[in-house]
Amino acid sequence: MIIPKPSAAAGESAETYHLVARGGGIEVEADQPAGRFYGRRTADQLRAAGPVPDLTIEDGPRFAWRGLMLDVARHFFDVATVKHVIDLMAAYKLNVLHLHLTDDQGWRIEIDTWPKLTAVGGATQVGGGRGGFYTKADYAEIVGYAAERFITVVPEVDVPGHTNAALASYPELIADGAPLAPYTGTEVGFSALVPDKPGNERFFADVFGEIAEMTPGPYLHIGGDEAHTLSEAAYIAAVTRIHEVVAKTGKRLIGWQETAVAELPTGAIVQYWNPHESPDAVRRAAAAGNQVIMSPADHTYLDMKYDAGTDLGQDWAGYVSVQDAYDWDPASVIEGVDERHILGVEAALWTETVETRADIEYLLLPRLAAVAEVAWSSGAKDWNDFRARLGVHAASWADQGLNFRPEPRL
Ligand code: TNX
Repeated sequence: MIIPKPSAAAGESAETYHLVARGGGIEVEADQPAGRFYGRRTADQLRAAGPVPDLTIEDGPRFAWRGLMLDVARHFFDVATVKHVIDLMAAYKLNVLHLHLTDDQGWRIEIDTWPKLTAVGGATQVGGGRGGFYTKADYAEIVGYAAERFITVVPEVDVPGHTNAALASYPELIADGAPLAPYTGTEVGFSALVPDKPGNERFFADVFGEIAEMTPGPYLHIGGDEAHTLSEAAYIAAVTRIHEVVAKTGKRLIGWQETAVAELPTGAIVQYWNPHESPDAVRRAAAAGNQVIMSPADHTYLDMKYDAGTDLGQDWAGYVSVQDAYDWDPASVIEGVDERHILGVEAALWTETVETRADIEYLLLPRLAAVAEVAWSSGAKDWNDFRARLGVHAASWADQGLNFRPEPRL
Protein backbone atom coordinates (compact mmCIF):
# COMPACT_ATOMS: atom_id res chain seq x y z
CA MET A 1 0.00 0.00 0.00
CA ILE A 2 1.38 3.41 -0.86
CA ILE A 3 0.07 5.99 1.54
CA PRO A 4 2.07 9.19 1.55
CA LYS A 5 3.05 10.27 5.01
CA PRO A 6 0.92 13.20 6.10
CA SER A 7 2.88 16.38 6.02
CA ALA A 8 3.10 19.14 8.58
CA ALA A 9 2.81 21.52 5.66
CA ALA A 10 -0.57 20.09 4.61
CA GLY A 11 -3.13 22.82 4.14
CA GLU A 12 -0.53 25.54 3.85
CA SER A 13 0.72 25.63 0.28
CA ALA A 14 -0.51 25.79 -3.29
CA GLU A 15 0.74 22.23 -3.64
CA THR A 16 -1.44 20.57 -1.00
CA TYR A 17 -4.38 18.30 -1.75
CA HIS A 18 -7.06 16.27 -0.08
CA LEU A 19 -7.84 12.79 -1.40
CA VAL A 20 -10.80 10.59 -0.54
CA ALA A 21 -11.14 6.99 -1.74
CA ARG A 22 -14.59 5.38 -1.25
CA GLY A 23 -15.92 2.17 -2.73
CA GLY A 24 -13.06 2.00 -5.25
CA GLY A 25 -13.51 5.58 -6.53
CA ILE A 26 -10.99 8.33 -5.83
CA GLU A 27 -11.71 12.03 -5.50
CA VAL A 28 -9.08 14.74 -5.26
CA GLU A 29 -9.69 18.25 -3.98
CA ALA A 30 -7.18 21.08 -3.99
CA ASP A 31 -7.19 24.87 -3.94
CA GLN A 32 -4.67 25.15 -6.73
CA PRO A 33 -3.92 23.28 -9.98
CA ALA A 34 -0.55 22.03 -8.69
CA GLY A 35 -2.23 20.44 -5.67
CA ARG A 36 -4.78 18.79 -7.95
CA PHE A 37 -1.95 17.46 -10.13
CA TYR A 38 -0.17 15.97 -7.10
CA GLY A 39 -3.39 14.45 -5.79
CA ARG A 40 -3.81 12.70 -9.12
CA ARG A 41 -0.26 11.37 -8.96
CA THR A 42 -1.03 9.87 -5.55
CA ALA A 43 -4.22 8.40 -7.01
CA ASP A 44 -2.12 6.82 -9.80
CA GLN A 45 0.09 5.21 -7.15
CA LEU A 46 -2.88 3.96 -5.15
CA ARG A 47 -4.42 2.34 -8.23
CA ALA A 48 -1.08 0.77 -9.19
CA ALA A 49 -1.02 -0.91 -5.77
CA GLY A 50 -4.22 -2.87 -6.49
CA PRO A 51 -7.83 -2.46 -5.29
CA VAL A 52 -8.04 0.85 -3.47
CA PRO A 53 -9.33 0.62 0.11
CA ASP A 54 -11.42 3.42 1.62
CA LEU A 55 -9.09 6.10 2.93
CA THR A 56 -8.53 9.82 3.32
CA ILE A 57 -5.24 11.64 2.70
CA GLU A 58 -4.29 15.22 3.60
CA ASP A 59 -0.95 15.89 2.00
CA GLY A 60 1.49 18.62 1.09
CA PRO A 61 5.23 18.98 0.61
CA ARG A 62 7.84 19.55 3.30
CA PHE A 63 10.04 21.59 0.93
CA ALA A 64 9.14 24.08 -1.78
CA TRP A 65 12.13 22.99 -3.93
CA ARG A 66 12.13 19.36 -5.00
CA GLY A 67 14.63 19.08 -7.78
CA LEU A 68 16.62 16.93 -10.12
CA MET A 69 19.74 18.19 -11.89
CA LEU A 70 20.45 16.62 -15.26
CA ASP A 71 23.91 17.11 -16.78
CA VAL A 72 23.39 17.43 -20.54
CA ALA A 73 26.94 18.72 -21.06
CA ARG A 74 29.09 15.62 -20.48
CA HIS A 75 26.76 13.61 -22.68
CA PHE A 76 24.05 15.35 -24.65
CA PHE A 77 20.44 14.15 -24.37
CA ASP A 78 17.82 15.10 -26.94
CA VAL A 79 14.50 16.80 -26.21
CA ALA A 80 12.58 13.50 -26.19
CA THR A 81 14.90 12.07 -23.53
CA VAL A 82 14.60 15.19 -21.38
CA LYS A 83 10.79 14.92 -21.65
CA HIS A 84 11.04 11.33 -20.49
CA VAL A 85 13.04 12.46 -17.44
CA ILE A 86 10.39 15.13 -16.79
CA ASP A 87 7.71 12.41 -16.84
CA LEU A 88 9.64 10.40 -14.22
CA MET A 89 9.99 13.52 -12.07
CA ALA A 90 6.30 14.35 -12.35
CA ALA A 91 5.32 10.88 -11.14
CA TYR A 92 7.14 11.64 -7.88
CA LYS A 93 5.92 15.23 -7.44
CA LEU A 94 9.28 16.84 -8.13
CA ASN A 95 8.98 20.45 -9.27
CA VAL A 96 12.41 21.70 -10.41
CA LEU A 97 14.46 20.47 -13.38
CA HIS A 98 17.94 21.99 -13.13
CA LEU A 99 19.70 21.63 -16.48
CA HIS A 100 23.50 21.72 -16.34
CA LEU A 101 23.84 23.20 -19.82
CA THR A 102 27.56 23.90 -20.11
CA ASP A 103 30.78 22.27 -19.02
CA ASP A 104 34.27 21.47 -20.26
CA GLN A 105 32.95 18.82 -22.63
CA GLY A 106 30.09 20.71 -24.23
CA TRP A 107 28.03 23.88 -24.59
CA ARG A 108 24.40 22.83 -25.12
CA ILE A 109 22.33 25.98 -25.47
CA GLU A 110 22.09 28.30 -28.46
CA ILE A 111 23.34 31.84 -27.80
CA ASP A 112 22.66 34.11 -30.81
CA THR A 113 25.39 36.62 -30.04
CA TRP A 114 28.10 33.94 -29.56
CA PRO A 115 27.27 31.31 -32.21
CA LYS A 116 30.54 29.39 -31.94
CA LEU A 117 29.62 28.30 -28.41
CA THR A 118 27.34 25.69 -29.94
CA ALA A 119 28.97 25.37 -33.40
CA VAL A 120 32.35 24.56 -31.84
CA GLY A 121 31.64 23.97 -28.15
CA GLY A 122 28.54 21.88 -28.76
CA ALA A 123 30.07 19.55 -31.32
CA THR A 124 31.45 16.88 -29.05
CA GLN A 125 31.04 15.17 -25.67
CA VAL A 126 32.75 12.75 -23.29
CA GLY A 127 34.31 9.93 -25.29
CA GLY A 128 34.42 12.02 -28.50
CA GLY A 129 30.85 11.48 -29.73
CA ARG A 130 28.86 14.03 -31.75
CA GLY A 131 27.42 16.01 -28.85
CA GLY A 132 24.63 18.38 -29.75
CA PHE A 133 22.76 21.37 -28.39
CA TYR A 134 19.27 22.80 -27.87
CA THR A 135 18.07 25.53 -30.18
CA LYS A 136 16.00 28.20 -28.50
CA ALA A 137 12.89 26.48 -29.89
CA ASP A 138 14.01 23.14 -28.41
CA TYR A 139 14.59 24.81 -25.08
CA ALA A 140 11.16 26.45 -25.14
CA GLU A 141 9.64 23.04 -25.86
CA ILE A 142 11.34 21.57 -22.76
CA VAL A 143 10.29 24.51 -20.60
CA GLY A 144 6.68 24.23 -21.82
CA TYR A 145 6.48 20.46 -21.34
CA ALA A 146 7.85 20.85 -17.81
CA ALA A 147 5.44 23.69 -16.98
CA GLU A 148 2.46 21.52 -17.91
CA ARG A 149 3.67 19.20 -15.14
CA PHE A 150 4.27 22.02 -12.63
CA ILE A 151 8.03 21.75 -13.06
CA THR A 152 10.21 24.87 -13.28
CA VAL A 153 13.30 24.61 -15.47
CA VAL A 154 16.41 26.20 -13.94
CA PRO A 155 19.22 26.75 -16.46
CA GLU A 156 22.82 26.49 -15.29
CA VAL A 157 25.67 28.09 -17.20
CA ASP A 158 28.71 27.00 -15.23
CA VAL A 159 31.30 29.79 -14.85
CA PRO A 160 34.10 30.72 -14.29
CA GLY A 161 35.43 27.12 -14.14
CA HIS A 162 34.22 24.10 -16.13
CA THR A 163 34.48 26.26 -19.23
CA ASN A 164 36.75 24.47 -21.71
CA ALA A 165 33.97 24.25 -24.33
CA ALA A 166 33.48 28.04 -24.21
CA LEU A 167 37.23 28.76 -24.10
CA ALA A 168 37.85 26.51 -27.12
CA SER A 169 35.08 28.32 -29.01
CA TYR A 170 36.47 31.83 -28.39
CA PRO A 171 40.13 31.48 -27.30
CA GLU A 172 40.94 35.03 -28.38
CA LEU A 173 38.18 36.64 -26.29
CA ILE A 174 37.94 34.77 -23.02
CA ALA A 175 41.04 32.53 -22.90
CA ASP A 176 44.70 33.49 -23.23
CA GLY A 177 44.54 33.42 -27.01
CA ALA A 178 46.27 30.11 -27.67
CA PRO A 179 44.15 27.61 -29.63
CA LEU A 180 42.43 25.13 -27.33
CA ALA A 181 41.28 21.65 -28.25
CA PRO A 182 37.83 20.37 -27.37
CA TYR A 183 37.90 18.25 -24.21
CA THR A 184 36.36 14.79 -24.20
CA GLY A 185 37.78 13.37 -20.95
CA THR A 186 36.27 13.40 -17.47
CA GLU A 187 38.70 15.37 -15.29
CA VAL A 188 37.31 18.37 -13.41
CA GLY A 189 38.72 21.67 -12.21
CA PHE A 190 41.33 22.47 -14.89
CA SER A 191 39.65 25.27 -16.84
CA ALA A 192 38.61 28.84 -16.10
CA LEU A 193 37.83 32.04 -17.95
CA VAL A 194 40.98 34.16 -17.88
CA PRO A 195 40.51 37.10 -15.48
CA ASP A 196 40.59 40.58 -17.00
CA LYS A 197 40.17 39.49 -20.61
CA PRO A 198 38.13 42.22 -22.26
CA GLY A 199 35.69 39.67 -23.73
CA ASN A 200 34.54 38.42 -20.32
CA GLU A 201 32.28 41.36 -19.62
CA ARG A 202 30.35 41.04 -22.88
CA PHE A 203 30.34 37.24 -22.59
CA PHE A 204 28.61 37.33 -19.19
CA ALA A 205 26.16 40.04 -20.18
CA ASP A 206 25.21 38.43 -23.51
CA VAL A 207 25.01 34.85 -22.27
CA PHE A 208 23.12 35.50 -19.05
CA GLY A 209 20.93 38.07 -20.82
CA GLU A 210 19.85 35.57 -23.48
CA ILE A 211 19.44 32.78 -20.93
CA ALA A 212 17.24 35.05 -18.81
CA GLU A 213 15.10 35.83 -21.87
CA MET A 214 14.59 32.11 -22.47
CA THR A 215 13.64 31.53 -18.84
CA PRO A 216 10.13 32.25 -17.60
CA GLY A 217 11.07 30.87 -14.17
CA PRO A 218 12.64 33.07 -11.50
CA TYR A 219 16.07 31.38 -11.15
CA LEU A 220 19.44 31.36 -12.92
CA HIS A 221 22.22 29.01 -11.80
CA ILE A 222 25.76 30.27 -12.39
CA GLY A 223 27.62 27.11 -11.37
CA GLY A 224 30.79 28.38 -9.73
CA ASP A 225 32.21 24.98 -8.72
CA GLU A 226 35.75 23.70 -8.90
CA ALA A 227 37.59 26.63 -10.52
CA HIS A 228 40.86 25.22 -9.20
CA THR A 229 43.16 27.19 -11.51
CA LEU A 230 42.04 30.58 -10.17
CA SER A 231 43.45 32.17 -7.03
CA GLU A 232 40.84 32.74 -4.33
CA ALA A 233 40.95 36.48 -5.03
CA ALA A 234 40.45 35.99 -8.78
CA TYR A 235 37.63 33.52 -8.12
CA ILE A 236 35.83 35.88 -5.75
CA ALA A 237 36.25 38.76 -8.21
CA ALA A 238 34.78 36.67 -11.03
CA VAL A 239 31.82 35.43 -8.99
CA THR A 240 31.12 38.94 -7.70
CA ARG A 241 31.11 40.29 -11.26
CA ILE A 242 28.83 37.49 -12.44
CA HIS A 243 26.46 38.22 -9.58
CA GLU A 244 26.26 41.86 -10.68
CA VAL A 245 25.49 40.88 -14.25
CA VAL A 246 22.84 38.33 -13.29
CA ALA A 247 21.24 40.77 -10.84
CA LYS A 248 20.52 43.00 -13.86
CA THR A 249 18.42 40.24 -15.43
CA GLY A 250 16.07 40.35 -12.44
CA LYS A 251 16.49 36.62 -11.82
CA ARG A 252 17.33 35.01 -8.52
CA LEU A 253 20.87 33.66 -8.37
CA ILE A 254 21.91 30.16 -7.47
CA GLY A 255 25.50 28.90 -7.19
CA TRP A 256 27.22 25.74 -6.00
CA GLN A 257 28.58 25.86 -2.45
CA GLU A 258 31.95 27.29 -3.53
CA THR A 259 30.25 30.60 -4.38
CA ALA A 260 29.52 31.14 -0.67
CA VAL A 261 33.11 32.38 -0.18
CA ALA A 262 32.10 35.52 -2.08
CA GLU A 263 29.78 38.04 -0.51
CA LEU A 264 26.38 36.84 -1.67
CA PRO A 265 23.67 39.29 -2.65
CA THR A 266 20.40 39.17 -0.72
CA GLY A 267 18.20 36.43 -2.06
CA ALA A 268 21.03 34.41 -3.62
CA ILE A 269 20.77 30.66 -3.04
CA VAL A 270 23.62 28.27 -2.26
CA GLN A 271 23.58 24.64 -3.38
CA TYR A 272 25.49 22.36 -1.00
CA TRP A 273 27.02 19.27 -2.61
CA ASN A 274 30.51 18.28 -1.44
CA PRO A 275 30.73 16.40 1.87
CA HIS A 276 34.55 16.41 1.57
CA GLU A 277 34.76 20.19 1.88
CA SER A 278 34.09 22.31 4.95
CA PRO A 279 30.51 23.60 5.09
CA ASP A 280 31.61 26.74 6.99
CA ALA A 281 30.92 29.16 4.15
CA VAL A 282 27.49 27.58 3.56
CA ARG A 283 26.70 27.91 7.27
CA ARG A 284 27.72 31.56 7.18
CA ALA A 285 25.60 32.20 4.11
CA ALA A 286 22.58 30.58 5.79
CA ALA A 287 23.13 32.67 8.91
CA ALA A 288 23.21 35.76 6.68
CA GLY A 289 19.80 34.81 5.28
CA ASN A 290 20.74 33.05 2.03
CA GLN A 291 18.68 29.93 1.44
CA VAL A 292 20.31 26.54 0.88
CA ILE A 293 19.48 23.70 -1.50
CA MET A 294 20.63 20.37 -0.12
CA SER A 295 22.38 18.05 -2.58
CA PRO A 296 24.82 16.13 -0.38
CA ALA A 297 26.69 13.87 -2.81
CA ASP A 298 26.65 10.90 -0.42
CA HIS A 299 22.83 10.86 -0.50
CA THR A 300 21.66 12.62 -3.66
CA TYR A 301 24.36 12.17 -6.34
CA LEU A 302 22.60 9.56 -8.39
CA ASP A 303 25.64 9.20 -10.65
CA MET A 304 27.33 7.36 -7.76
CA LYS A 305 27.31 3.60 -8.08
CA TYR A 306 24.74 1.74 -5.96
CA ASP A 307 27.45 -0.67 -4.84
CA ALA A 308 30.74 -2.22 -5.96
CA GLY A 309 28.90 -4.33 -8.53
CA THR A 310 27.32 -1.40 -10.41
CA ASP A 311 28.82 -0.99 -13.91
CA LEU A 312 27.69 2.59 -14.47
CA GLY A 313 28.60 5.57 -12.37
CA GLN A 314 31.36 7.00 -10.21
CA ASP A 315 32.33 6.45 -6.58
CA TRP A 316 34.22 9.54 -5.39
CA ALA A 317 31.49 10.21 -2.81
CA GLY A 318 31.17 6.51 -1.98
CA TYR A 319 28.39 4.19 -3.06
CA VAL A 320 24.87 5.56 -2.79
CA SER A 321 22.50 2.69 -2.04
CA VAL A 322 18.74 3.14 -2.21
CA GLN A 323 18.78 3.30 1.58
CA ASP A 324 21.44 6.06 1.50
CA ALA A 325 19.22 8.05 -0.87
CA TYR A 326 16.23 7.56 1.47
CA ASP A 327 17.50 7.51 5.04
CA TRP A 328 18.72 11.05 5.74
CA ASP A 329 17.35 14.33 6.99
CA PRO A 330 18.15 17.52 5.06
CA ALA A 331 17.94 19.54 8.29
CA SER A 332 20.66 17.42 9.95
CA VAL A 333 23.35 17.56 7.24
CA ILE A 334 25.09 20.78 8.34
CA GLU A 335 24.99 21.93 11.91
CA GLY A 336 23.39 25.35 11.98
CA VAL A 337 21.65 24.90 8.62
CA ASP A 338 18.13 24.08 9.73
CA GLU A 339 14.69 23.62 8.26
CA ARG A 340 14.12 27.37 8.06
CA HIS A 341 17.30 27.91 5.99
CA ILE A 342 16.60 25.10 3.57
CA LEU A 343 14.72 25.86 0.38
CA GLY A 344 14.70 22.21 -0.56
CA VAL A 345 16.40 19.11 -1.84
CA GLU A 346 17.85 18.26 -5.22
CA ALA A 347 19.15 15.00 -6.65
CA ALA A 348 21.88 15.23 -9.31
CA LEU A 349 22.62 13.07 -12.30
CA TRP A 350 26.07 13.86 -13.69
CA THR A 351 26.61 12.07 -16.95
CA GLU A 352 30.30 11.32 -17.42
CA THR A 353 29.38 7.60 -17.50
CA VAL A 354 25.79 7.98 -18.67
CA GLU A 355 25.12 7.68 -22.39
CA THR A 356 21.62 6.38 -23.01
CA ARG A 357 18.05 6.70 -21.81
CA ALA A 358 18.38 3.22 -20.30
CA ASP A 359 21.47 4.35 -18.35
CA ILE A 360 19.51 7.33 -17.00
CA GLU A 361 16.63 5.09 -15.93
CA TYR A 362 18.94 2.65 -14.17
CA LEU A 363 20.63 5.31 -12.04
CA LEU A 364 17.39 7.20 -11.27
CA LEU A 365 15.16 4.26 -10.40
CA PRO A 366 14.60 3.61 -7.55
CA ARG A 367 16.79 6.33 -6.01
CA LEU A 368 14.84 9.24 -7.50
CA ALA A 369 11.71 8.01 -5.70
CA ALA A 370 13.73 7.87 -2.47
CA VAL A 371 15.05 11.45 -2.74
CA ALA A 372 11.59 12.64 -3.80
CA GLU A 373 10.12 11.25 -0.58
CA VAL A 374 12.87 12.99 1.43
CA ALA A 375 11.89 16.26 -0.25
CA TRP A 376 8.13 15.77 0.08
CA SER A 377 7.43 13.97 3.30
CA SER A 378 7.79 15.45 6.75
CA GLY A 379 6.55 12.32 8.50
CA ALA A 380 8.98 10.02 10.29
CA LYS A 381 10.88 7.99 7.72
CA ASP A 382 10.95 4.23 7.94
CA TRP A 383 13.30 2.50 5.53
CA ASN A 384 11.62 -0.90 5.81
CA ASP A 385 8.25 0.65 5.09
CA PHE A 386 9.67 2.48 2.05
CA ARG A 387 11.40 -0.67 0.82
CA ALA A 388 8.14 -2.58 1.02
CA ARG A 389 6.30 0.19 -0.87
CA LEU A 390 9.00 0.16 -3.56
CA GLY A 391 7.78 -3.24 -4.66
CA VAL A 392 4.67 -1.64 -6.14
CA HIS A 393 6.76 0.97 -7.96
CA ALA A 394 9.07 -1.71 -9.31
CA ALA A 395 6.09 -3.62 -10.74
CA SER A 396 4.87 -0.46 -12.45
CA TRP A 397 8.37 0.35 -13.81
CA ALA A 398 8.53 -3.19 -15.20
CA ASP A 399 5.11 -2.70 -16.86
CA GLN A 400 6.37 0.49 -18.46
CA GLY A 401 9.49 -1.26 -19.73
CA LEU A 402 11.80 0.97 -17.69
CA ASN A 403 15.37 -0.11 -16.94
CA PHE A 404 15.24 0.19 -13.15
CA ARG A 405 17.66 -1.36 -10.70
CA PRO A 406 15.99 -4.18 -8.80
CA GLU A 407 16.51 -3.68 -5.06
CA PRO A 408 17.94 -7.02 -3.93
CA ARG A 409 15.70 -7.32 -0.90
CA LEU A 410 12.37 -5.98 -2.17
C1 TNX B 1 31.43 17.06 -9.00
S1 TNX B 1 29.03 18.62 -8.22
C2 TNX B 1 31.10 18.05 -9.90
C3 TNX B 1 30.77 17.69 -11.29
C4 TNX B 1 31.03 16.23 -11.57
C5 TNX B 1 30.50 15.40 -10.41
C6 TNX B 1 30.61 13.94 -10.65
C7 TNX B 1 29.78 19.69 -8.84
C8 TNX B 1 29.26 21.00 -8.54
N1 TNX B 1 30.87 19.38 -9.57
O1 TNX B 1 31.50 18.49 -12.19
O2 TNX B 1 30.34 15.89 -12.74
O3 TNX B 1 31.21 15.75 -9.25
O4 TNX B 1 30.00 13.21 -9.63
